[in-house]
Amino acid sequence: MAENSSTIITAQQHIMREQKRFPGASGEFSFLLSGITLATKMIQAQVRKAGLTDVLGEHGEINVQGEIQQKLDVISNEALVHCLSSRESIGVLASEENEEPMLVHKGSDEAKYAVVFDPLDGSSNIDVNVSVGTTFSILRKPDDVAMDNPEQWVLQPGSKQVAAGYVVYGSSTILVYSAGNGVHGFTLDPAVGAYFLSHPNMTMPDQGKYYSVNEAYRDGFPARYGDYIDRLRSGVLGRKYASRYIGSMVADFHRTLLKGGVFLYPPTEDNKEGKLRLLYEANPVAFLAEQAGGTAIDGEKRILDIEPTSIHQRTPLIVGSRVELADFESFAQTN
Ligand code: AHM
Ligand code: MG
Repeated sequence: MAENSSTIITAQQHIMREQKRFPGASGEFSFLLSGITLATKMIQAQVRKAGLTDVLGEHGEINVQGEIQQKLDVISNEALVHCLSSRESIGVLASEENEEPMLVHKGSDEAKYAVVFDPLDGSSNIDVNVSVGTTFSILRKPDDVAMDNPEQWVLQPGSKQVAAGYVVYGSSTILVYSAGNGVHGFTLDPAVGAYFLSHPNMTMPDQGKYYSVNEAYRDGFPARYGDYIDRLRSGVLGRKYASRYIGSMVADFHRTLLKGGVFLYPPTEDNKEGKLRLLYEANPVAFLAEQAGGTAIDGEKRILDIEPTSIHQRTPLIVGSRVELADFESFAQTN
């Protein structure tokens, strides 16, 4: 907990303050977000004891992405669905782990938000005790969309997100979110069970010193990505970059947000559209990056401008500091 008690602000207090900016705010938005904070506390409790209980290893099912689900993927998904289903303001839940978006509170006039999430991103890292995370994105139901058409609730460009964020289950558990008024980070005090404001008004440094990419796929990247990595290493940006790659996007992005630099998941030979999902992964980090003064593109255009056509669609992602992204964009135009 923060040492000076007069400055202690919990995530709940912060969210309540934020929601005053929403016209006609009635408390529903803060109640909605409290569903996310509660679920992520439940998830972190499982992640923290993963080695002690029988929760490691494969669940045995193949999810919609064709991947074997980990038990913790399933547990995390259930925690979010359970906690969010009881929030009346939510009409649709779309999870990376579920084939179809779920309608909840069907027909209720109060249900006006959709919550889109990846319950446990980077889950291949669970068994080796490396950081994993949860990402989330909140959208308002468009006026012209039928109540019972959940897909249309969520097929909106990322620029329409009302709020987005992630929780990284690392050496500490940190919640980072934005409701369109800056980016704020909260550290979970496990003894108290509350998130406390630890990183107010986060801004991404204009330039960093790391690039973050799975270089094993380099031969399968379009040539300009490999050439760009060479530029970063060569010193033309005023420094010779080092590399860091965890393989959990949330953790790699969290470092990039705090320290600057660039994270890339380009198209590869096996994944022509890249691996990351637009709605669950790219949109929330793009929203946060822009709110923090950084940039996020798919190699050509702004991530937040992409009009999604299917809920599980993938996109290449390049996200990071202003200097590195400006260089990529000017270099890519001529290559
Ligand atoms: P997941 O949602 O199935 O966990 O996959 C997404 C993860 C990201 O966290 C990470 O950036 C990427 O997969 C790593 O992929 P790779 O092992 O191909 O580098
Ligand atoms: Mg996942």
